[in-house]
Amino acid sequence: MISATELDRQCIDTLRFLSVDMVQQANSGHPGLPLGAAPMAYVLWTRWLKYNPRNPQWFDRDRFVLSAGHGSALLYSLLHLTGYDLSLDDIRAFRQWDSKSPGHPERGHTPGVETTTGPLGQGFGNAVGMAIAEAQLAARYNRPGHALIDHHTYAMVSDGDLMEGVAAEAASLAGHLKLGRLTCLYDDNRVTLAAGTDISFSEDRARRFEAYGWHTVSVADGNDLAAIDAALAAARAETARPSLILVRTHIGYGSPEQDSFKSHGSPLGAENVRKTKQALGWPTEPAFLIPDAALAHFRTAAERGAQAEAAWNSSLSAYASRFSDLAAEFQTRLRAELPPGWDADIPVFAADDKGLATRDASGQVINAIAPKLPALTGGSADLDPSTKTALKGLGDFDPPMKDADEQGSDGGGWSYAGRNLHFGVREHAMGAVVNGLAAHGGIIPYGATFLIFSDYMRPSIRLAALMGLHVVHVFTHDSIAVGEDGPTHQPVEQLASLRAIPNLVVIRPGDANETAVAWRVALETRDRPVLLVLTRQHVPTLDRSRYAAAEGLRRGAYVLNDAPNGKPDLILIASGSEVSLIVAAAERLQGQGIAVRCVSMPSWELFEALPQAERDAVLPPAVGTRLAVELGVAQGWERYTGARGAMLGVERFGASAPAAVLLDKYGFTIDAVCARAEALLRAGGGA
Ligand SMILES: Cc1ncc(C[n+]2csc(CCOP(=O)(O)OP(=O)(O)O)c2C)c(N)n1
Repeated sequence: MISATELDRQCIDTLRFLSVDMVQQANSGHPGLPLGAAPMAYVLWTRWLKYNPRNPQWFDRDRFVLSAGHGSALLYSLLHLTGYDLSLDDIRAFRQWDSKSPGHPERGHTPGVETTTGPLGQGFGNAVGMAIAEAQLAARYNRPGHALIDHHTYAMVSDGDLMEGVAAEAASLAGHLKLGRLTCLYDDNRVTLAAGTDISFSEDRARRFEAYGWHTVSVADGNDLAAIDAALAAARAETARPSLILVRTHIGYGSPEQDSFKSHGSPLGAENVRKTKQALGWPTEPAFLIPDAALAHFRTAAERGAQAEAAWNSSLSAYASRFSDLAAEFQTRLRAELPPGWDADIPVFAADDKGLATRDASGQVINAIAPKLPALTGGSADLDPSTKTALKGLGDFDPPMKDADEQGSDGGGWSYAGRNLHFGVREHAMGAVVNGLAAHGGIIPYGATFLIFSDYMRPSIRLAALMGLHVVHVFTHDSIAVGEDGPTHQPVEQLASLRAIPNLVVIRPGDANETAVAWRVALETRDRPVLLVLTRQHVPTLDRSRYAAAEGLRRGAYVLNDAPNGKPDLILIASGSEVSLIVAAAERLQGQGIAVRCVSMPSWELFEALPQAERDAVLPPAVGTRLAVELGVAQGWERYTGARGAMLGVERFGASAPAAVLLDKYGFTIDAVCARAEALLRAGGGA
């Protein structure tokens, strides 16, 4: 028998040297963080964290986020040792092709990895989202004596995480929201990739977080297990503020490069691996050594986890027999299903030449859906009046103890049950938080801002696409037709740049009814993020008795109206607000005897998913005279306009002027579209 202290030390060194050996074998990776942070990870994972390695999806598990994703070897060591489906062979294949242990943690790739991290600060924001999800679900479903939702969110964060702006925004929001079930363990090693933090990061981190409204605890020695344990206990006891535990550690602990940036991101090298093992009293051979006692101790997690899950399952049964409707609703959310009838109240918009802005149509649609879809929750970055994304009367997410300041309220009361999230002017955090909400499960989150500010969210949108998270973003004010606010607020290249992100669906609906279908697609699409790109200005609501049904949006592009014999000489293609423009231009051209087909193309990605034959039916290869019209850069449109076609786009920044003036100056008029089309036909493109 070894003593408890000896066992602790052995377990911690097992974590350390599994990580070091992984990095050494791969000849690539980051040994410094695991060497320094193994003790806090050990205390958290063996004494506090609630999880079941045999069922990584168990809903009431605590969420653990390694925001400093470069420390992935530490996470994989924890997952292997505690009994997740990550074998020693997987561990040995660290960072290799097709392995389950990629360079940085990837959600959906490795059992037990809750979110993809690596871009520093994002994981911090995800953790805030997870804590919001927990608080909202608990407020909706928990009943006295029935704490159905009862878990915590833990993140391990590094200097880099805390330096990133996205984490500052998320921390500010979490402090405001008093997310008492969020605890961040800060690996305070004062060293980054290229230097010590003294050259770039000198504020008092504890006081900074206290100013945000966080509870902070400092641990002076990162090897002091009792102090770490006490800090975690204090964090658990503090229920009205999120906690930051500042743990003073040493990067590369025990190695010849301890406290040097050189141990951050390079293998130690065979010689220094040996010296480090010797310094910490670890056998130099074999590599990947896991002492039986250490493994047995870690593996007790499986038994604890199974018991915790079994207890939860029986409390769920008890809950279901008392509150059957709520339980059924909850189960639907767990299965990520849409409840029956969720879309029954989606309006059909009557034909109308004046029409309405697609942002307004969107507002009506989500307000018709939200009462029947409790999983739908979201908000904007201080732009509700503009993005029209408030869920009226469905409550504002805020700490229950908040003073009743009604300004900005969407109605329905301030509480954690509120469905409207007020992100404040924090687009970065909004992007990371909605990813955390989606990754948590049980929530279909949306965020909203102006399309131009999607630039502030690009890193999170990219990660949502990489993870295949079901998040929805509503981006309004989608072109130079924003008008007077001028070029700083007028997106030009954003559509092209967002379309460049793989596994992301971008939809720019052409009128109110397309907007309704776009929301259906956004909510039915479970495995990818969907962006809805909407207008500020009115657009006509097309008469669907004259034009094809808006359901065509599901195919990404569809023929709105065709040449009389189905044999066009010219195809006009547009998205969003330009659809009504090409429809009007086509009418005039048809009056001149030109055979025109009008194609509404709200989504490239949905269109690309069609079989070639179906795409050819919309854009027949034989008809090469094609004109695409969109208020954005032409980049990429050549794939649909082809060698003989053309694009009417915007190849420079916008300008401050009334929208109608801008559209005229930039050539987005019926005259200009017709002239361009006629020129194309004259140039011999015509059939
Ligand atoms: C957004 C972002 N910028 C830069 C990097 C590259 N990078 C990886 S780790 C790191 C800093 C490492 O310092 P710290 O966060 O303190 O981790 P430690 O050195 O303690 O392991 C940097 C700059 C990154 N991963 N993400």
